[in-house]
Amino acid sequence: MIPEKLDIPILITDNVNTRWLHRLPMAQGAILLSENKRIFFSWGRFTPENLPNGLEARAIQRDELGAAVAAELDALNEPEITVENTAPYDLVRQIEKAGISGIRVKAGTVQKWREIKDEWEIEQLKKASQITDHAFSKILGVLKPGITELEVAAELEHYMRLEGSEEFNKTIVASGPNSSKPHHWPTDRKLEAGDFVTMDYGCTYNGYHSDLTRTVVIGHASDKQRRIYETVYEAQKAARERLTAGLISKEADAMARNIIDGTEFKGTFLHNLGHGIGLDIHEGTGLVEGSDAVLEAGMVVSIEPGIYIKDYGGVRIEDIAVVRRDGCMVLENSDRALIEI
Ligand SMILES: [Mn+2]
Repeated sequence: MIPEKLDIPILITDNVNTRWLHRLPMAQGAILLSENKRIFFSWGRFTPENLPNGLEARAIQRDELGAAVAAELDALNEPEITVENTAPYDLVRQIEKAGISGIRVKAGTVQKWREIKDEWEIEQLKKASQITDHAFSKILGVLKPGITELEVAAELEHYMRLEGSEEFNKTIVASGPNSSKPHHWPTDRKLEAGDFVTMDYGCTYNGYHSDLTRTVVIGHASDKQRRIYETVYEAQKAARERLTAGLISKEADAMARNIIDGTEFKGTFLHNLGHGIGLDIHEGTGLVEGSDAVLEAGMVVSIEPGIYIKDYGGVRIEDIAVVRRDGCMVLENSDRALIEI
């Protein structure tokens, strides 16, 4: 949320942060927010109309931005401005040359505002999650011995593209022993009977990311595979059922970690329970071992415990959820029970 009070105007140049405000996939420009005026300086092929968030559009040439910002600050009687730490150096110099000397550089200001999602944003996250769920139900008809990890990844992305996805997360398809690596990059390895196959993927809708992970077994699951799966399932379920505003990040992580560490698979959950998600795949507050951050209503996080056993295989189950005052709303609905194909 944009804060009601803004002591010093801020110039937003980061592409993700500007998109958060103007919501247009193809627009280029920078946004000046001040107490009473919100200007989208745009360049490129078109002048946007009917912008959200009270933005008014002003078409300029890209190289005029520094002078345009300085002129606007003069008109507003504002001697100072905040720029993002990623602002281009030559732009900062241009603003300075145009007579503005009070330039402060700050990191993460808009990223902080983006943490609490509004209803429109949650709708986009929901839509992205639905597309991701559809791709999962379709991929179940494709998985079989002989198909490669890369073919599975390509099919997932193909389905999501057909439903309107703009972009994809880095699609992970990890089969057999490869599933013991949380960040395995898909290869031409062919699926075999007895493999765990972990698919971790997602798409964007209006820029907002989904993120889903499911692990299936090709053929019949062994007893050990069932025990691993069941443990991850219970850990994820506990976190889904207990995640709520007011929890400390590390407490949320522990809800799942303690379940895994209470079994023969102690110490095999090799990463944090979850990350914030929105316009960036990883953003904001997550569910992190050792983190004292407080979870607030409107934050969106992934819940993704896993077990990874070297040279054997692994399981991860992931959904994303909106933190609520009294619990959480899980946005993905794909079957979480063990599927044998
Ligand atoms: Mn994730």
